[in-house]
Amino acid sequence: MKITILTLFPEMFAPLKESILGRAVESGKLNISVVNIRDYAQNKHQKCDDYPFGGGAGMVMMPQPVGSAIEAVDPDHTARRIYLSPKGATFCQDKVFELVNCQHLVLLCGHYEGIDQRIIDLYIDEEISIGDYVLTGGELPAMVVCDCVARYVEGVISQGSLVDESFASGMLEYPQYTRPAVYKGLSVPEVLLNGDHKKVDEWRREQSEKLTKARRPDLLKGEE
Ligand code: 4GY
Repeated sequence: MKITILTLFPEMFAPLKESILGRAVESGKLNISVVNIRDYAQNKHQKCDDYPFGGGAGMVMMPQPVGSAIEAVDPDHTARRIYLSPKGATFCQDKVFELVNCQHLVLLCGHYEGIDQRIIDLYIDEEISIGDYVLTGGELPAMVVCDCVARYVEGVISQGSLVDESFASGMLEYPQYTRPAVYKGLSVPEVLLNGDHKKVDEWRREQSEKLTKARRPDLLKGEE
């Protein structure tokens, strides 16, 4: 799977080189290409923002550099082109499962007051929001999408880790414990120490159900 990120701030994507994602890229399972929109600006000083028509505070990202960058990285429009913005549909696990089937994702990151609307109208397939709050740019949301999708790329995470986890099964995950069996006077639940896997599975399902009922009853009702 290939993910191309278009941004004015490529250095913000250093975290993608760490941990599980870093290893996925290193091993070639995942190809992440971070492209600087500024490299496609055709004006003398490689300017990428300008004042908004109609007035108002802040700057708007100019269409030419962004349009040229999109055409350069996806000339035949074979990729799914996504703009990260609070106006989009809220990101969710079902969307992750949909996107992981794409060969190529292009994630466009806005900054300042946003990108000239004609770029969204001409080039973008879909707007995605990661939640109802306003960030300084689309870079963190792009990393969120990258991280979620990468976990389902073949071989990035062990199959076992994926099967019984939270949102895949529609419930919150049971609590986890590791050694020591007693920490600051608190014991690990007895059932986890006895080696009875059937009992362990039962306990975990029970815990998941209790936690979901208490904190996210909407998940059990099959809402959203
Ligand atoms: N929330 N989900 C979000 C965001 C910031 C101005 C456009 C969000 O996805 N993006 O808050 N983005 C704005 C900043 C340009 C993106």
